[in-house]
Amino acid sequence: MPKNVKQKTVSALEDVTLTTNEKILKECHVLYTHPDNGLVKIAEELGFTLLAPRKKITVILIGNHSAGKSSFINWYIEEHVQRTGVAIETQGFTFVTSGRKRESLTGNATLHLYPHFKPLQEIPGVVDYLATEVSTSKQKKFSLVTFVDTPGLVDGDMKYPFDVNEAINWLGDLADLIFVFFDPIGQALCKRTLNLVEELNSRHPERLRFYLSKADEAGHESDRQRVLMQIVQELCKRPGLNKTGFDMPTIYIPDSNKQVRCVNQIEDVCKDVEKTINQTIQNTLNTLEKDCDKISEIVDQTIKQDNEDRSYNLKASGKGVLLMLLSFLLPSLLVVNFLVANLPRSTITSTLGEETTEMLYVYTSPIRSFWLAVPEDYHFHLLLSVIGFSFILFFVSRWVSRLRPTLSRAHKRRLMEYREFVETIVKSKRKTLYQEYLQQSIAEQDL
Ligand SMILES: Nc1nc2c(ncn2[C@@H]2O[C@H](COP(=O)(O)OP(=O)(O)O)[C@@H](O)[C@H]2O)c(=O)[nH]1
Ligand SMILES: [Mg+2]
Repeated sequence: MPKNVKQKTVSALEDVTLTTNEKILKECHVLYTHPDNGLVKIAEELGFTLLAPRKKITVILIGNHSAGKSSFINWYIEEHVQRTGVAIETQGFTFVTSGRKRESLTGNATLHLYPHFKPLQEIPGVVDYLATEVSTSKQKKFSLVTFVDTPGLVDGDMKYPFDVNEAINWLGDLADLIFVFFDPIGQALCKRTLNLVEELNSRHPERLRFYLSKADEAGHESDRQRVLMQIVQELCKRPGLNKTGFDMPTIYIPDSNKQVRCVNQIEDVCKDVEKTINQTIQNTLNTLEKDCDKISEIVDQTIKQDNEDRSYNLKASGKGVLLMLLSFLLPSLLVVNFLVANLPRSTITSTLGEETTEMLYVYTSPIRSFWLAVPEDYHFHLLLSVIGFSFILFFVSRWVSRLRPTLSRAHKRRLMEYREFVETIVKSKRKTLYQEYLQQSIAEQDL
């Protein structure tokens, strides 16, 4: 089989296994990043920047050491990719994402995989503590999520090899969801966690979610309530966090070997992830429409401006030509007049004939009488002034006929093609994707 046919079959096979949502995000991404007619490239040519939408949402998990962050990720993807245990500390940041084969990538590869996260490399030391775990899991909505596991937060002497606070703040700015895990046993209420939560909350309150993790270890219902109260109270002491009705679901990793009575709201976490995915898809499709509109608007503006420039140029060159003619005409008239006044009439008649000479005399008479009215001593001055004036006219004509730059025909045609492309092809593609999205949501609700 030829190579490209084989590739096509592979990608066709991939498309079949993609869920509708994955397909929508992937196709939107391609609409932006296509090297020939992607929106990013078109926008660049029109002088503005568009960012390609991401194909997955990012969920960052923070909390103290052994709050159950890594265990949650393993549970979600149903694969043991992150090491867990009270003694085991996640040292750096690990991106856990789905892919075609199980792989562990280094920090530089991680930044290559997530160009959006490139700013992280500006924090000294972070790159050495970045990693990506690629898992083949397709559990839950994992194919549309990247989890970011973070080092446990502790107070005091614990030395981090880089500025954790800054790094987590950066990640929080780039993530779609920020999960904060408080466990009932550990130092749930360490200052570092509270400070970070307060900072993140001031910028992205809508992204933050608080959970009481390992709720099965909190003892009886009354103990759990007490722990919850304590955490909420501590959070509310912070001026930036004093919001009424703190929502803190209690979650734990289900264990079939263990009998636990406590309510587990871990499924709600999954629903929240799903909700964020759906919002992201809707946002992506809405932004796509807006970006198309913006492209068309800028093309329209550019072409309107070009038409204005062209008509301006036409007028300007008209004015320029008139002034230029005048600047030549004035001295010529003077010369003719000079000749008529000074040459004997017979010489003129012999060269031009009787009739033309007569006409010349008639037409030049006003100038001649003006000329004669000026005392002879000033004739030279007048001559100089007229010549000077026509020089000025000449330069004014050059100045008036300066032209504005205009678009070449080919450039204009290309702009029109771009407009046509986004208005018809991209927008109809978007419409189809939106319908698929809605249909799928309806189908899901029917289930
Ligand atoms: N009982 C119980 N133990 C948990 C739960 N989640 C995690 N653990 C245990 O807590 C310890 C620390 O978990 P880990 O995921 O490594 O925490 P991390 O430091 O936040 O990543 C491990 O021994 C886990 O087995 C839970 O929901 N219930
Ligand atoms: Mg961990």
